[in-house]
Amino acid sequence: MRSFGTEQQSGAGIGNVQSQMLPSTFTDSQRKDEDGQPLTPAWKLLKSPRTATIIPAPMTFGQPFTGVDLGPSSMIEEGLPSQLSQLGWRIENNPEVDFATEGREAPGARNSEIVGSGAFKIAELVRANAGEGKLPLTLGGDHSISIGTLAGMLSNYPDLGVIWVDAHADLNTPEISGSGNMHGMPVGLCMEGMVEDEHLTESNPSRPIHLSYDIDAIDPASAPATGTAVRGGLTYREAHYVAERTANSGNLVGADIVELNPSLSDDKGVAETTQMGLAVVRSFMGESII
Ligand SMILES: [Mn+2]
Repeated sequence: MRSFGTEQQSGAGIGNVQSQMLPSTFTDSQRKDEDGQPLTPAWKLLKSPRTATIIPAPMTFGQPFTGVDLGPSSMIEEGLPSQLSQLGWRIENNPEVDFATEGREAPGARNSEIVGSGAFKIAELVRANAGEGKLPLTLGGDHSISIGTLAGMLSNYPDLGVIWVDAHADLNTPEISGSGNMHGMPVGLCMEGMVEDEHLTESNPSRPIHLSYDIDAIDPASAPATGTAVRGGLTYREAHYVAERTANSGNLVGADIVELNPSLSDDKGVAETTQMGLAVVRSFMGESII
């Protein structure tokens, strides 16, 4: 049996990569993006100590597939809280939001009472935590949870900028939706009074930003375990680029990661998608890999 103890030889091989590296004068605080802005997130709108509140929201009634309610527990069991602690966050864990399972529905909006009362609970949690200067990190569940997160964030930050990373625009309303699935409606339902703004922070460099990240935005080659996967999605690198740029704005105040469905792929696909989800969250919470 071979041992990798102290008798290792120098040269290329296992265990001695560090000794092969040139010394570096390149520190993290010196990294700049193409506009000359520092690449180390500043989290300038959150209170110290920098705290994230994890809100597991296992909502399934905004879309037709079972299993998306297992998304939050999958990410938590695979180490999300400790991974964020390692990035310097103080973490508060909430129990899973308890959703109704029965309710009436309005024309054109399936399960609208369940989705609506669930969004109300989420909005209240998000509002309370954001109001204390913490970053609410809401784990879906399907994307209808963002009806609640946006409402909660907007009540604290009326000038909130929203970055919506998604394979779909989620701009439907009950009047125009073909399916009536409410995970396709959060942006549509919140659009009233919102303005489209190509340059979120140009007029106000301190504008708070909420990131709503749908795993279906990522190409199914990297994230197959989701309900409405679309070919030609974001590559691994693009998926992280969007997340890191958002973090590097220093203005992130809230985030959602949604639509991981561990019942819609084989074991390998589920593991890949879960790890991709965790990695994207770490990226928008300050880890730099791009
Ligand atoms: Mn979506």
